[in-house]
Amino acid sequence: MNSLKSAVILFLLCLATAARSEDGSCLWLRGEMPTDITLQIDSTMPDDDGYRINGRTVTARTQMGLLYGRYALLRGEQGESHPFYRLRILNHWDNLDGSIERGYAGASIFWDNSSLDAQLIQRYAEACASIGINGTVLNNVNASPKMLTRKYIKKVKEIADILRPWGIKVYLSVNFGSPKALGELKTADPLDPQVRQWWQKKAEEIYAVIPDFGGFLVKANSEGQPGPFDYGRTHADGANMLADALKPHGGIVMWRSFVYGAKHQGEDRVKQAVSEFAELDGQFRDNVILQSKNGPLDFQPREPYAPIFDHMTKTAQMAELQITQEYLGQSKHLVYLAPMWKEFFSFVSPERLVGIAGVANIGLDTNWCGHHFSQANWYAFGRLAWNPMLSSEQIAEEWLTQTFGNDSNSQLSIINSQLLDVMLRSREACVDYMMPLGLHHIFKFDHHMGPDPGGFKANYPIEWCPVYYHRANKDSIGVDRSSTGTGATTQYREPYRSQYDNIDTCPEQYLLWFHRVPWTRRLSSGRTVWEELQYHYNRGVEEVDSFAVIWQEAKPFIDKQRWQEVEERMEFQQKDARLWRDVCLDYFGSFLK
Ligand code: GCV
Repeated sequence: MNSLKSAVILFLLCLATAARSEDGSCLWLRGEMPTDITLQIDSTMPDDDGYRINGRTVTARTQMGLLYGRYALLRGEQGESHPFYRLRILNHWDNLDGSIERGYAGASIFWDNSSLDAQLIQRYAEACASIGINGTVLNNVNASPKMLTRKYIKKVKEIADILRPWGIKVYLSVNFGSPKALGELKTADPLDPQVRQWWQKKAEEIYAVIPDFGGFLVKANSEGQPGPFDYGRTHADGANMLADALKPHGGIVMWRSFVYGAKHQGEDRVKQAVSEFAELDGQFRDNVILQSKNGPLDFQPREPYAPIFDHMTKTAQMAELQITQEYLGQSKHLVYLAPMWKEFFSFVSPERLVGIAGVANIGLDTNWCGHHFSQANWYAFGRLAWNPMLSSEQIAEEWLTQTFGNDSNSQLSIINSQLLDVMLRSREACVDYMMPLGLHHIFKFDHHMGPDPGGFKANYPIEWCPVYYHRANKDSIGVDRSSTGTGATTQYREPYRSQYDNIDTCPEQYLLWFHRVPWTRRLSSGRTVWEELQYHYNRGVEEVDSFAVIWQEAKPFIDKQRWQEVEERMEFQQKDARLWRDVCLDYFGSFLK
């Protein structure tokens, strides 16, 4: 009876918050929640936060289940649904000064020098809970050691208190060198007893004020971050030390495999995660999860899946997806990312993973994500973390209906189906106008917006220079990663290993990723490589132009401000797609003159 009472209180709280979201800032929650919902607890249901919906009755084993069920009802669901993953976590790359690494929607909603905006954080929590997200890492993986000082732990507690009623646990990114960097110890060596004790005490300090704290996310020995290698130790030594500190409190360590330029410096960058971690499989504690990006390089518009997922058979693994569009137009391009994530799941079975992390695209902008359609990516991440079997199409349809309305008798449904089409084509269009045929990482330096295929700086690591990733000359283009080249194909399981290794069977979408190919080679279309590149770049531009026409047609059905804001970005995207095409074709074409 008590739990039913608290469920009702939570429900009323939800209604109050939903009402606040009517300012339009939380687009997919604008629909009116039916007022005649019956909520009931059923302790015989499976032991998770799933729900059953029958008409207007929502039944669940837990209060969170009731909450999730209520939002499912809002999107028109009926029947029973259970979360596929236990860990459905956003990763915020937010810095303590309020800036966000790779953030394109304003400053951090969590960090700056002023006091917390509790209402805003509550609205964020509602949006997350409405799609089943149940965890959030509050700070950048390039973590400031200050995060673990008393001042910030106090702030984390305040945030945790706001998020808790929405079923969202907080986690922190930690700087591996913290005990030393904070001047408290002379070393951060994971096998040093004083260091181990420092982390145990730190865990106690955190759990004393946040009893349901989730755990740590760690970027170690990667891109200049400190880590166990600094002391001649392994990733397992480092992760296990933190895991031991968190274990008595039920916390976990999410240890990232995004590493290059450290132990295996000089090796093909896309191979380094496997080289560094495969030999450690089986050595991690059971509360350590290895978190890997979907591709072996870095969130490119298209990458083959990361073979690390095949290698760690005794280690729990999570996939890290990037919701923020670092390499896909940075909240200025309309690119719906669910098809890219579904592509990943077609290679890495969802069953191999224990959870999903998504690098958030959320900031202080009124529309949260910079581009109204970028909200669809936040939405899609949550929905796929709940159920990776959902199709991109179903998720986009849900989002469009909830965002723009669903009057089935009106022109709106026709517009929605055209917008659905735009969303579903948008990722392939982006690949076409940025990096077709397996090209990758030819972005401008540092900020990664716009093309720079000829980019080279002698004072930069070669892996940061675009020319390293295509190696074009007058005869050929692409990187030979076959077994007779860098050997990256040998890290894959069959049948992909053989398929990718052979230039004749390698899918054309990965051709220049895995092979060095003469410009004159004919592809399945009958066109040469050079002709095919031109074809894709032009097709990408044409696609974006056709999206712009549809957006014009949608004008009468979308509120003025929102239409205008998307329109401005659409015009930018059209120009940017042309820029990509022209710069890349000019540059690559220059080898053929
Ligand atoms: C948080 C890429 C990005 C960095 C990011 C890094 C990572 O290199 O450009 O901004 O750092 O990946 O995922 O750690």
